[in-house]
Formats: sequence, C-alpha cells, structure tokens
Amino acid sequence: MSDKIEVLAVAALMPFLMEKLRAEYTVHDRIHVSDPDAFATVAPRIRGVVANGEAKVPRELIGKLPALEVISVFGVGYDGVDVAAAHERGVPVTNTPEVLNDDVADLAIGLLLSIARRIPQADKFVRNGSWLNGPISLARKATGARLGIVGIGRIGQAIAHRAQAFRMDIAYTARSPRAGVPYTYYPNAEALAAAVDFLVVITPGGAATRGMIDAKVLKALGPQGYLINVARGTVIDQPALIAALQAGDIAGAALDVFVDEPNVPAVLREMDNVVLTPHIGSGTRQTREAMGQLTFDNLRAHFAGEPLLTPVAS
Ligand code: 8YV
Repeated sequence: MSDKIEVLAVAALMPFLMEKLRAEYTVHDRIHVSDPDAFATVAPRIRGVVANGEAKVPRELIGKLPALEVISVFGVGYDGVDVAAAHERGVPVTNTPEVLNDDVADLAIGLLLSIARRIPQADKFVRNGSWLNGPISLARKATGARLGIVGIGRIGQAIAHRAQAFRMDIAYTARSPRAGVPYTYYPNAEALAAAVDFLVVITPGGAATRGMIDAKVLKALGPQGYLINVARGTVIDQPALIAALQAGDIAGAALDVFVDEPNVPAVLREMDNVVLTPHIGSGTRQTREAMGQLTFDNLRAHFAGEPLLTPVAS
C-alpha cells in the first residue's frame, strides 16, 4: 500500500483538479456511494474530503470518517456540508470565494438581459422560420430599470457594479444594511420585490434562506416583474414560482439553479416566459481552473501544516 494521504471525493470533480489530487493523494472517487464495502475498509484512513458546491457532506458521513482532518469544497457555496458537525470535530471546511465573483455576476446580467430582451426566444424565432410570418413581439427595456438584489455579498456587489453601467436604480435586501454599500436597503425580500422591475437572487443556500422567495414575494414583484436566480434552487419556493409564472403573477424568470438538479420540472421547461441554464454561474474554463487550484491549495496547505487560504467561518 502506498503511504500517500487518502482523500475521498464526494462529487464528480473536473479533470484538472482530479489530476492534481491524484498526483499528491490516493483519491477514492465517490466509493461511499458506489462501493459501500470498499468504503467501509478505507473510511478509517480518510483524512480529507473534497466536495463541490452541490455535494452533500452530512453529519452521518463525517461520523464515518474518524481520521478526517479537512473538507475542501470546490465552490463558494457549502450548504451541502454540515459545517457545524465538522467544526464540532475540529475539522475545518474551506471553499473557493472571490475567484468566481466575475463569472456569476456576468451570468446574472446575461440572464437579466436574456429574459428582458427575450434573446433565447428571439434566437428560436429566427431558427424556426417564424420571422417569415412577421416581426417578433416587443421586449422589456433593461437599461434604467429598477434592480433589486437579494444578498449583497461579494457577488451581489459585483452584480450591482455591472448594473450601474446600465444606469439601473439599485436596491438590495440582506439581514441588515451593509456598511459602505450605497444602494437603497429594504428589510426583506417582499418589500424589495414590490419596489423593483428585476429581482436577482444571490444569497447563500441552506436552512436560513430555504423558500425565502415565496408566493408573497412573487406577488409583490408583480405582473411586470422578472425573477433571476443565480444562487441556489432552494432559496425559491419552486412550486410557488411555477404557479406564479402560470398565473401571470410575474412576467418571467431566468434560472440557473433548481431544487433537484439536474431535474427541472417539465412544466417549467415548456414555458415561454422563462430562460433556463444548467448551473453554469462559475462555468468558464478560467474560473473553474482557479477554483480547482484553490480547492487543491487549501488541501495542500492543511497537510503541510500551513494556514488555510479560505476557511469557512463557524
Ligand atoms: C459549483 C457553485 O460549485 O460555487 C458554487 O457555490 O454552485 C458552483 O460553482 C460548481 O457548479 C461545481 O459543482
């Protein structure tokens, strides 16, 4: 047996990261799911877990890994990891903040423009020959519109920064007003939704935000309002959103994230007033490589006894 440190990958990781990990460690790739017997044999030796933004690392799994020392998440979101359970054991959790801010903000603006100007629908209109029968219906102007941002962390501020170039009137909601943020503060999502044309959701997932965008918030957004979600599917009450879209309670939605990915309800996929993308917020080669490098560097720092680069707070 090699004397390499053993780590468990709990998600399918990009080849760039997998190669780096394999050069340094013995990597057990999702064997806790695919081969429980083999997992039971190696579990006592596993010292690191590598996850991604969607993967689950519940208390139960942490409990099966007595030698666990560190959990490194490939993603800024770590709502799948039971951080409390890890920290109780003295196991630090790391994530990949900052390096994906630009990409997620770019996509948020891209989705906003796509749903406002109906770009995917217009593309389809040309491809299927509908243009031959006359012009397409008019869209909604984006420049100068009122933008509400749910969550004004690093990515929320990157979205606002871009929206300024579109001369948007920007407001936000967060648990409390954020010092140094010059935009109008609303104490909750419902009040914010009532005041804007576009509501962009970029708040962390997890129990604290589950179902935060509910029927009342959507009603407040109103029949001329659009919802954009680049956060987590769980932040939105998905059945309530589908009902609101069907009833015309809101004008449309652009969604990069869903409750049960990669499953997207058929009813949503058939709607014309939505734009749907497959969780690609951070999905550029450049950013995914930077995330992979940071995921690896956190692990390497831990095993070298050096300070972690980007640990998650308790
Ligand atoms: C995923 C994400 O990690 O950063 C996050 O929180 O959701 C994404 O970047 C990515 O899709 C890899 O699974």
